[in-house]
Amino acid sequence: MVDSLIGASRVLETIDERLMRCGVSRRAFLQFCSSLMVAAPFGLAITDKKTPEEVAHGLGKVVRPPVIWLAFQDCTGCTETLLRTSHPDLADLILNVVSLEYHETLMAGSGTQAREALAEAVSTHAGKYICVVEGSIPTRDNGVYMKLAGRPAMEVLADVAGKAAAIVAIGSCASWGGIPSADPDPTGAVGVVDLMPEKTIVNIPGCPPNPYTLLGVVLQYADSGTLPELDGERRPKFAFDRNIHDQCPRRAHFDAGNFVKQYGDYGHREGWCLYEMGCKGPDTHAGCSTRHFNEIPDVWPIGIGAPCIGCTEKSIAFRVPMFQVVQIHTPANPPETYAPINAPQGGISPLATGLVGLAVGALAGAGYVASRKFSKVPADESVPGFGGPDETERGPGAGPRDSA
Ligand code: FSX
Ligand code: SF4
Ligand code: F3S
Repeated sequence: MVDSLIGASRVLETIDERLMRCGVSRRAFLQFCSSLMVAAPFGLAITDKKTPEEVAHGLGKVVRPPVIWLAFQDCTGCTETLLRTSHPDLADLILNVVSLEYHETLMAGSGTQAREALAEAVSTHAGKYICVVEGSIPTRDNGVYMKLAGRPAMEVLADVAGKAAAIVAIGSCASWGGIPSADPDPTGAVGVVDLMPEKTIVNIPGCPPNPYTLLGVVLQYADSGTLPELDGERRPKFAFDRNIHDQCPRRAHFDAGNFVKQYGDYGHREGWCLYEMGCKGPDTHAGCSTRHFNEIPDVWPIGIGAPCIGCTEKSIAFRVPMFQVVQIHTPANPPETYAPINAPQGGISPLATGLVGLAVGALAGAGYVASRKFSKVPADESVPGFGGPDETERGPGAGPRDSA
């Protein structure tokens, strides 16, 4: 494990110095910078309008930001998402880019050793460190449901986050309560903002969130002492300004009325739209549809055939039942280009489908209802294991699949 986890003591190095000392290749660092650029193509000063080489050049001169990471009521998924990259070298690199001074889950020490490491890290870097909070904070019954070294989580938060330069609430739990706050909320779970609304706090919700959003925020702060622009929920706009539904690769199926009716049916196997399975993409803001997890294409909920549960939205995930269909509140806003629907399956080309969806959306103000009329997907008997268009398999109410 990285040596910074043994406790706060050393003079902080620049990222370049650290990477050189640890023998991290320039190539690996450039790969990291490229991933950061994919996560934040706009709206983040350290990546804005730059090449990977320029990003690496700028970041290399940044002093590794000291980070103190607190874990409260959580599943550790937020830590896992940071470290479970598809390239083990990258996880190692991430821990070299930031100076992780304290992290209960990752450090070897426990008990007294851990308590002392925390106290030392806080006093050494007081007023300069970034406090990352993972997990919600229990407030019911004076916070008795979670204690660290005999102190309620609320007290630890007030102490450690209170002395930080900036606070990042990572995950939906730390942002606003998340899973622990779901009805009946036995512990009175809240997010960091609920307990210290006056502090400088960035919320990075998601269950779990994309780790590069965290790294982008932390590194920008280390570079310039500034935070990226935030939205009304204190989420960085560079990562949460887009609607899943508007950027979804299954959007052409939504506009064409091709909906999965049950898991494993024909449409599910063919990658149709998950709206009728309760997909909350139309009401959810996050970058998952274009910035996938673990650096692997298609690794995100909808990419692997599961509906979006709206994990980045305070009023949706763990509040609205998973299979409840959301209302389409806003006029259809089709993406500029569609992912193709397999050409052999349709009598309508992807481009035509897109144009029709666009036109209908603009005319009717509700592309969903109108565009269902354009579903013309014939059976594709070349699909292995597919015995033909069977209404039972497709489920009741499936859109027509006429021969073109
Ligand atoms: Fe919560 Fe993070 Fe969900 Fe889990 O720890 S945001 S339960 S993914 O991991 O806090
Ligand atoms: Fe994608 Fe969900 Fe929208 Fe369908 S409803 S297009 S699966 S975001
Ligand atoms: Fe969460 Fe939906 Fe993305 S569930 S991870 S916001 S696709």
